[in-house]
Amino acid sequence: MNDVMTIGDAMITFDPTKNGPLRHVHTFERKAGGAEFNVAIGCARLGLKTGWISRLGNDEFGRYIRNTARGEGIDISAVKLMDGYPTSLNFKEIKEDGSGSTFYYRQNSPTKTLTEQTLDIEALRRTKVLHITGVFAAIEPEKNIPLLKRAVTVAKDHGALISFDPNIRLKLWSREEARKALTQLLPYVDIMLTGVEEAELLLGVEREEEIVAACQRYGISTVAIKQGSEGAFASMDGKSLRLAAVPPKKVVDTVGAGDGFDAGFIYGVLHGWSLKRTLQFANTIGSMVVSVYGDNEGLPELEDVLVQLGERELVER
Ligand code: KDG
Repeated sequence: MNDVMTIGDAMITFDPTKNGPLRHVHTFERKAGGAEFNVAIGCARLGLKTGWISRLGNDEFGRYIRNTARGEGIDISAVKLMDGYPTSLNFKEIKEDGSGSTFYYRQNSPTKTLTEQTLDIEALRRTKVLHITGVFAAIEPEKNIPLLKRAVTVAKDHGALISFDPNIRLKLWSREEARKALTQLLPYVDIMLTGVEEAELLLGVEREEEIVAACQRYGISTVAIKQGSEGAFASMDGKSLRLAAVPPKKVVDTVGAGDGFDAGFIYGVLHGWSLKRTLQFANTIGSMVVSVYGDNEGLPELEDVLVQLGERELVER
């Protein structure tokens, strides 16, 4: 039995070795990223038993990503290397304030070979949480929305909670396409992990209480609204709470912070923590991620978060 399972594309991420427009960047560091892949790494580093369903190219980059996932202790029994579909790529541009732009080369993503018929059903029957996002949905909505509906149905029938991050990437689809597709998934969701703009796009409201009420109309009982440096707001079992962000040591690369938050929030829910503890833990992870270059390099292990929270002493020498 896994604690968390997720489904999605992963990419080789080329991180620039200097900030600013990519036309002036000559060298990159070869890393890996992908929203669902990052959440899987985040959960695994916290000590959760984590599985990932994916398809990668049967190429060197696919092997690198598979080996990275394996090295993080992620269950990769539902990850397959496919011929004829090169592993997806993403060139990142990073600005002085740490915010980033992505330049994708993923039109022929290997996950296009993952169909409802070839979905690894067995893996979905053995998880406490299934985490899905709008990135995978956006790769091929006509195929992936029915696939995700099938995945969440199987997981829910076997007792799993469904967590959902809309992760709307406007480089992959239009606002209207995203709204039409992703609202179909909302009736299955138990834990909504969203940004304000994404919630507004999906639900048509922007105030926190309105977002929570709109989610509840879909039957979503737990909602976290991520607001970056402004902190986060969450509502669970009728209780609501806002917490300020944990100030990061420095901000070098904000990509992946939301995925870190998601991993932390899922961890709190799985451990039956209070809303306050869960939100504080998730916020802390988000702030740790932005201090490190890379989409997932800053994701901490449990011990690191406890040190950051002042609950463990850091012994350096
Ligand atoms: O959430 C961060 C991810 O979005 C990043 O690692 C890769 O852009 C990416 C994607 O589409 O998953």
